[in-house]
Amino acid sequence: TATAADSNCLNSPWGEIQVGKETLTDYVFSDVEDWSDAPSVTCGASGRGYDYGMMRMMIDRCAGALAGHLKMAPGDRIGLILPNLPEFVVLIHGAMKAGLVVTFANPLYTADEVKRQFGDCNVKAIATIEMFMPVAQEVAKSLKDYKGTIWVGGEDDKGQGVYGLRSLLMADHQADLPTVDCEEVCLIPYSSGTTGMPKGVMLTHKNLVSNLKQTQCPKMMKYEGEKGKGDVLLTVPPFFHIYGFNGILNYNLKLGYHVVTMPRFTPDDYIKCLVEYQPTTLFVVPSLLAFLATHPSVKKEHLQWVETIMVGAAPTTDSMLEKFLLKVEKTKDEIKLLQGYGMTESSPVTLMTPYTYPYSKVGSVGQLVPSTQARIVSITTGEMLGPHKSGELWLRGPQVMKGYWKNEKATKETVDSEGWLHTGDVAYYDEEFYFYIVDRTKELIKVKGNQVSPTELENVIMERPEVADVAVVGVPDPLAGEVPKAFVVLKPKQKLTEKDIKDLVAQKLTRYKHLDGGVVFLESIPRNAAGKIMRNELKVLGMKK
Ligand code: AYL
Repeated sequence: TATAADSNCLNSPWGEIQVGKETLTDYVFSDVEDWSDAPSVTCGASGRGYDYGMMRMMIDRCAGALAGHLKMAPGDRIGLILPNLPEFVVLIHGAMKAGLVVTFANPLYTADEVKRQFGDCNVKAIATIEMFMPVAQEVAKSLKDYKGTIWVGGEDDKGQGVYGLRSLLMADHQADLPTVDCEEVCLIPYSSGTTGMPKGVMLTHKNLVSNLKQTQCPKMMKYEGEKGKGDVLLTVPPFFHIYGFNGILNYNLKLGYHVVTMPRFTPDDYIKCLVEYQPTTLFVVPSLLAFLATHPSVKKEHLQWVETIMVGAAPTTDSMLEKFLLKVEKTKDEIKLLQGYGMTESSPVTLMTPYTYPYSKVGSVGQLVPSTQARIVSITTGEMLGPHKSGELWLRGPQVMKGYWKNEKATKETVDSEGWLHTGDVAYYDEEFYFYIVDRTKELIKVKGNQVSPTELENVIMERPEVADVAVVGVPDPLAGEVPKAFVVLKPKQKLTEKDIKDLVAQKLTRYKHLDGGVVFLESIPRNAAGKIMRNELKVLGMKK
């Protein structure tokens, strides 16, 4: 690894991957012949699942139905409002096979939140389940050139433009599917990036396939010869987030693992799944690791089959890792606790702990994955910094997004002309090129791994005529990591209570965006000369009050 640093930037100590020309779906399912009878995805709540051969057939048929029956054209956007279900895989890969571009929303979003996202990227079809049909139909009414709603688990209702997924697949609609180029965009997840409202992140087949190859680098991850060896993954992070979709679902499907998932997390159901499916691998977010480590109902016997745990998407603490090892009464050699770091804008993984990382590095988010370069840039001078010096983390590689959807300004601010992604995270690295994330300069708030854009909450609060100014920041929370807190300035002689503000946000936005950090009324919001909110001052204030 002595060559990992040159004068200009750091290179991955793990070398390069061969960036291929495959589409995502073809790549993920390219080895299916070897295990077509093995289970692919199972719903842990209902037990419903499909083997790999069946899954691939359903994907092909779904592509035929979308192109041939709903008349979706290559490049058209389809919106998913789906929890983690086996059919999620059928729809997302079916759509990609038909050359469509997928965007997904949290099913617990309000209709306002979904309308904004699906309207922004002109969605022409929505797929959902019965529980979210009312939201889907309300959103559909606001969309132009709408082709229809696909109802997973439901029947056709042609008068309403509703198609049951099952009947679509049974009909075996034929269509000439397009030849899809790997440079084409296939997924538009939403991320607020470093500032402002959530924006569409344009990811191409090549971005997503590259990231699978990077994170499955045989040397780094010791995966050689282990594919399809009957491993079972139990996972709850949502597939409608880039971590769940590419980092977990596609990652494990490519390996031929049995993916067991749940549409909704409850401690009892999760423990039931541990016992029933005996998972060898868990992919979690820090709050789920905390649950496993500290919840009294989770016993070490429940975790006896687990060999590997991947923790991603938000910071986790050394002490939580220690607590977990104490709970399972295992050593670091008997159970691998891997960590990853990334962003929606980078498909998502850029840093990962290698399989054999030494215990002294616990707390690190790992090393650069292959074909990825980094710089640590001083926040004050813009200089490139050496080991043990904290600065903004910049990253470059084939997994970095094409840009933000219809937002050139934000794209230019985030990915510079040399291709460096400015992450808005503060990090340093040590002599062995292990990275440590220490802070965030961007506005983003992370609640249980979910993104919360302060701008989105501020816009909602500003809608009240009594409000003169507002700023929202994240404050630390032992369970959620961070929670949003609002600082509000009222116009003269106006009265609003903390409850008024909280209720307003609760009406408009989904649960995890609510103001669990509380509301503080101020005389003025601290702003710099350019009028930018000085969020760090508010964070300090937020911790005191
Ligand atoms: P987004 N430690 C600290 N902060 C993190 C970490 C981590 N391990 N991972 C992500 N973040 C923060 O787009 C950081 O501020 O990404 C980063 O800029 O929802 C932001 O979250 C990005 O938020 C995996 C699995 C990475 C998942 C991910 C995260 C994808 C979500 C690597 O192996």
